[in-house]
Amino acid sequence: MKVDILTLFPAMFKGPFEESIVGRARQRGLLDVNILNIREYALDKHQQVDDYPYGGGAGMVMKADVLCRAIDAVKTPDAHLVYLSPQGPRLEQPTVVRLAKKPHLILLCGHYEGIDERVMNEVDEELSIGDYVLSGGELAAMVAVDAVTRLIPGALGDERSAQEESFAEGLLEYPHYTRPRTFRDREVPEVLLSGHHENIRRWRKKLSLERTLIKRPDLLLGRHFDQEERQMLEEILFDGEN
Ligand code: 9WO
Repeated sequence: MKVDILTLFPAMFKGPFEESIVGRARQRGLLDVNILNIREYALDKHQQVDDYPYGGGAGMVMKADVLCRAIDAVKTPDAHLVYLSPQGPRLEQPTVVRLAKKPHLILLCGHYEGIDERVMNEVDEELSIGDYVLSGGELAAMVAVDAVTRLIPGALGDERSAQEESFAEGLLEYPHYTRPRTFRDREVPEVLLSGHHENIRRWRKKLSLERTLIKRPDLLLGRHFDQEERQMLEEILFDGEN
């Protein structure tokens, strides 16, 4: 997958894309990230990228001509252009899955009071990472790249695939344990030491369901439960013993 990021603050991206899963995906050639400085598409001698808003008011607006020149420089026929803004629908895992299938993403990061509205003609999709205002779209673009990259086949290496993880099926993670067996008088649950893989699978699934019910009941609304899940929910709700 190719990702072009258009930003006035390219230095913000030094670092985050070198580390962990995203850094490794780039090293493996699974992800090609390009950071482009929007200022390089300002042609006047002062390289002006923003200007006062028509109608007056505080702050500056990013200029349409500069932004569209930057967009045209990276646009391909199969490119999907995303503008990160608090005004878009929330980026959630189904959207991450959809974006991960695109061969070419262009992420446009606004700053200041935002972009000239006429640039929205070029935008395929506006996305928000949450209901808060940042100083610009850069951190949101990093979140989107991170979430998408771990779904690229091979990006998680020989770790478990992103598909089999809990959020893929809309549930929270079950509890995890590693050595030592006893830590501050707390034991690892016996089933995990048993080697009985079917029992382990059911224990994890039941705890995923229970945790989701307690911590994020909203995730269960409108969800289809299979026979095993119904049985487990009944035990959670009416037995009270695990
Ligand atoms: C700043 C501002 C200052 C004075 C009066 C009105 C104002 N509006 C804004 C504003 O919304 N600035 C945005 C900064 C313009 C678009 C890029 N910026 C941004 C993106 N902030 N937060 C995001 C963002 C993106 C995705 N998900 C959450 C937040």
